Amino acid sequence: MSRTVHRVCTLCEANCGLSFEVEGNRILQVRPDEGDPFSRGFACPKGIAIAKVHDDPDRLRTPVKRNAHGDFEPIGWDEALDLAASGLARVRDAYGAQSVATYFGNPIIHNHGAVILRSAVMQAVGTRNNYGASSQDTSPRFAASYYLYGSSLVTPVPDIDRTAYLLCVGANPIVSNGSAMTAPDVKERIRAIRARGGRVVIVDPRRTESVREADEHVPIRPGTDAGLLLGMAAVLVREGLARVDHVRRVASGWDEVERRLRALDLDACARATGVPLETMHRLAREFVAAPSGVAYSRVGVCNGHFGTLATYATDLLNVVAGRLGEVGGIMFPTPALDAVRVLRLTGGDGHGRFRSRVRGLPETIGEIPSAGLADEIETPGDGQVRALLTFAGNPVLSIPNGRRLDRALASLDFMVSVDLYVNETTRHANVILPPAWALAEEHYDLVFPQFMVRNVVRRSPPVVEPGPGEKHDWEILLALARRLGGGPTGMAPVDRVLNLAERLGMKWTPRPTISFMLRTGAWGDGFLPWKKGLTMKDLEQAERGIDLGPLQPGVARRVFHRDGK
Ligand SMILES: Nc1nc2c(c(=O)[nH]1)N[C@H]1C(S)=C(S)[C@@H](COP(=O)(O)OP(=O)(O)OC[C@H]3O[C@@H](n4cnc5c(=O)[nH]c(N)nc54)[C@H](O)[C@@H]3O)O[C@H]1N2
Ligand SMILES: Nc1nc2c(c(=O)[nH]1)N[C@H]1C(S)=C(S)[C@@H](COP(=O)(O)OP(=O)(O)OC[C@H]3O[C@@H](n4cnc5c(=O)[nH]c(N)nc54)[C@H](O)[C@@H]3O)O[C@H]1N2
Ligand code: SF4
Ligand SMILES: [Mo]
Repeated sequence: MSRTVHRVCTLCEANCGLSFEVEGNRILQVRPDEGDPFSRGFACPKGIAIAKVHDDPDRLRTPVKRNAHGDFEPIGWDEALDLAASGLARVRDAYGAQSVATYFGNPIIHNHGAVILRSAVMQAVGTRNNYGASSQDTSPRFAASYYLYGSSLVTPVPDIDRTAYLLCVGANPIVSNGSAMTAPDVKERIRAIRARGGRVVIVDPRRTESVREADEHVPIRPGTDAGLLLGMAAVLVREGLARVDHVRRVASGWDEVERRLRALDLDACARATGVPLETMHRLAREFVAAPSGVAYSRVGVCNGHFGTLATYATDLLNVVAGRLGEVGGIMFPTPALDAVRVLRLTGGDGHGRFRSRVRGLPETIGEIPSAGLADEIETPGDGQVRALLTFAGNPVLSIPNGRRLDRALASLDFMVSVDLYVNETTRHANVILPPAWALAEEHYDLVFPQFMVRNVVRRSPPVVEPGPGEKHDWEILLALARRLGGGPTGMAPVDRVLNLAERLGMKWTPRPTISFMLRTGAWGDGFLPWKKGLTMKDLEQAERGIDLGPLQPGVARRVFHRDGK
């Protein structure tokens, strides 16, 4: 007898609902979930193929260690965890904590247990040499948010379902399915803007697939978007079109910004960007005249020169046009599970607090840009990286100087990888610890509610059983943290209590943390018996999650500066 399981796809940011037909531990079929209120029956071919990972014979089912011939041989879990932790600890004891680096790759953001435990591992190692995929796609967004909103992790998202004007800069959502904008079936959502009489403008050096769905394509010279966006804001100021009331309500420092926008050389902006002055003027006027409008920029802007400035300029244009926190503008979600609140506790939302040893690159959300990792491994001196822990990442392929990193990894004293596969990166590991495949664990959307274009809270049940002896990612990370002298929170006093509790037979799992977040969050019951609000029971009973409605106007909840602006 087969059964149907509804579960969120965790392969990209769109978070589509999938429908699994399962018999025993076999996945018979995967389909888009027609009944999912958020994705409305959309899924892409990648999501449909998710079951292939379950059956893939190449997926690691047991830990492996690299032998003297360079081949991987299977070993048991206890041996593997001991070997992994003692190898890292040996390097740390000999050369200090900074000699051990970590790299947490992109898939961690779909993994609630690992998101909660990441800082615990970093704290247990004691290192600042932490790397991740965000310098490949998002650090300028984080840095801009840090200055604008007081937290690197706070990002306003386009209210795409209600906007009358989408200015999309350096993103290709038709192909990527959206980034920092969780909007399943984004193609239909973009088409709907035009169907209701709105306008879609794409700024991209290339004539992309998204351009085909737009009213206008504005080609731009790569790396110059700040010139266009600041230029548009300057046009609004000079033509008296700036929404100064709105600006003063949501922001401080306007006089200084206004002065600088007035001083901006628009001819120089046009020359640098290749966007004619008339186009810049027309776009600015159109943008502010539309009944609602939103400027949205992503990876193509973040990864160019002046990425932080251009990302700041995107939000500035929204503010100057009166669009921040307004319906159809750039809005803050109200997550039922608010990862920002938790990550703030462990310092996960800062920027520029320290710099990398060799190149002096600034930290963002506790991560040093990954392009600097090879330098840290190759350059002798105090704090030289000699051991590495990677989790769900493949920096040898994903970072700009990957070949050099490939050589550098071969020179490490010790390396551990937590990954499902042997890949270009993990092949260098002394030990690979493979988690049970994600479909074998329950799932909570923890990161993406910060980016959703509607407020939705979801818990997905496991689709299959883990294989015999398999461990979840969080169990592996917790075991490593414990062996390296830490605990599940990364906060020493709390961890001491939790470690003691474990010795008395109480097992830590991510679930109570999720439950606590839900109940103390914006939609929770706050543990007050008389207050109506969400609890885990509600979440469990809602097969396809709970739709909490469209984004709510205002900025108060998501701005962490002392003056609330
Ligand atoms: N199928 C599939 N989907 C994915 C992924 C995947 O691997 N496969 N990866 C996911 C991930 S991790 C992410 S972060 C998202 C990224 O999703 P998006 O942010 O939408 O990014 P890209 O699709 O890389 O599109 C970036 C666009 O920026 C343009 N561009 C390049 N330089 C500049 C510039 O200087 N200025 C401007 N204005 N434009 C520029 C490029 O031509 C390109 O069209 O995609 C996600 N979706
Ligand atoms: N040339 C070029 N380079 C790029 C980009 C580009 O467009 N062009 N895009 C950039 C972007 S946007 C990003 S985000 C980065 C991504 O770069 P990375 O994060 O370094 O690499 P991924 O390929 O996402 O790494 C996926 C690894 O995670 C493993 N994995 C998958 N699921 C799980 C899981 O549940 N648990 C564990 N433990 N492991 C898992 C997979 O087996 C795989 O080995 O690449 C960047 N690099
Ligand atoms: S668009 Fe993303 S979330 Fe949706 S099915 Fe495809 S991979 Fe999964
Ligand atoms: Mo990414």
